[in-house]
Amino acid sequence: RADADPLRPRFHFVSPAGWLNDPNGVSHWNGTYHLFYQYNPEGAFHHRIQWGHATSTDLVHWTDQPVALEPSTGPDADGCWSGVLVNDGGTPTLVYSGRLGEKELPCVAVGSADLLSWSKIPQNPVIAAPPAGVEITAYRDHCVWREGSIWRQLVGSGIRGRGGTAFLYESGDLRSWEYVGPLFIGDASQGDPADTDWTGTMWECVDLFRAGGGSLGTVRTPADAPDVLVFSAWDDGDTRHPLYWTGRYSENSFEPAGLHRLDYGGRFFYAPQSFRDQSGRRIMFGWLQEGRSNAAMVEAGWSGVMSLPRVTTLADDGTLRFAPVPEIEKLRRDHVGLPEQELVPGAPVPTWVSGNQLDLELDVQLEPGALLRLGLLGSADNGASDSSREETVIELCRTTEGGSQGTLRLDRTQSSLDPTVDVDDKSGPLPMPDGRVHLRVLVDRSAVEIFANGKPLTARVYPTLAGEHVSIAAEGTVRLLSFDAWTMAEIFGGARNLFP
Ligand code: DQQ
Repeated sequence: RADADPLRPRFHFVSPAGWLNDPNGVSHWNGTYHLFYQYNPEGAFHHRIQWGHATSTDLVHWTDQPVALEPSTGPDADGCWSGVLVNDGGTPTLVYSGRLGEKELPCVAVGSADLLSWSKIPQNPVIAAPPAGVEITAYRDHCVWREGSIWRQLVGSGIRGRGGTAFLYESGDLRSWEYVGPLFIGDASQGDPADTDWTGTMWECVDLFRAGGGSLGTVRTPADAPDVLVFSAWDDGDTRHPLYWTGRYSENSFEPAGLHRLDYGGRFFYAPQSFRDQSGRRIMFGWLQEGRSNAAMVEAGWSGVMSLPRVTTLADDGTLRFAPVPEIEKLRRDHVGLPEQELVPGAPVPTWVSGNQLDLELDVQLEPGALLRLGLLGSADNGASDSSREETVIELCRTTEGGSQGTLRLDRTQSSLDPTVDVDDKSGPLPMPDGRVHLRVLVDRSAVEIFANGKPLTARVYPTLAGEHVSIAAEGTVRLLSFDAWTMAEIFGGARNLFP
């Protein structure tokens, strides 16, 4: 049933059935990429979460593997929540949040050499309780790394009345942990829940890494390379969005320098986790959650999309830039290009491109005050009234003052005639040196990933009219320097086995 849904992506990873949320244990082990994920094969709802598992040799095609972790009698009886994979002297080891009742505690499982079978260790939970003496908002999710002979672990949390945090622990063996203290505490009184960069009352899925190469605890190259603390800001209200601090980590603390939005789609790129692959790239996955109702997900039989893997790099301004891994380009088919041209304001340019599985790559030059509109999944070129047409629109606009400031916006207000789906506007600041923008857009049915000069905006759309037109229009002076489009091949041929 799930596979029959025209809105189900075809070149993004989705679970074989039922529910998918966070990426877990993302890693490159002996030449094989491993993607574990929060999974409920029973149905498209979040309940008694297991760890699904898939492997890949190219980050494009994925092979389903047996479920890695399932709830069992004990500290994870109600779910195996998010966590990471580490290499313990050759032994693959998972550190995850075991859920029992309404609480989560750190648990460990060790794997076979092929990472296909996992045994939970008898000492679970490996930390018996959250730190005493502080009132916490929640306590779960893990970032684990080794410095010399010491293992360090962060557990995401929040201190009531103060803000989100990550508690730091140390261990010699991944089994007995000593509490060190909060790595750093956010200030929830700064801003409010409606702000796109509010740091929340709890930090889910913390991920600490060094930008620009090296591993934590090694010599820093370049010497001024910042460290990055990624977290998903959470609150028991509606707040769900990924943010990151840049700053400097050393041993027991993190000195923040700047706070940044990770993806302008907010909750649509949630709970990201990253790893360094064997060629030294930092690669990040995130969960593209749904924008449709719980009932609609259950009805569809599936929920949740894994983002394409993103290469994460550091830009000169000290913030992160993202791009889909180049391996994805092997799915490109049927190239269409447009010649360089000055766009005529107000007159849409026919692109001859249509499709709902697309990779688009554009270079544009915007003069001050100019705007470029790229329409996707359009049901009608013109004429039709708003109540009978659909289109998802990406806008790039440069400020009237010129300079290198602009905005990236995704207008979903006309993206669906279904009144029950989420169609909020998404936008964020876009650095555009001299008005130049490199725009990359991946459309995979209901999943849209946009990268404008490396700034990502990810969201979901639910068109009902099967419209597939791509159009370009401009206001002010916009020069189209290049335009290339491809349709994208599917990554899963035939039926997938639910029980590999
Ligand atoms: N999802 C997991 C938690 C994590 C949350 C549960 C983030 O471990 O905090 O499925 O989406």
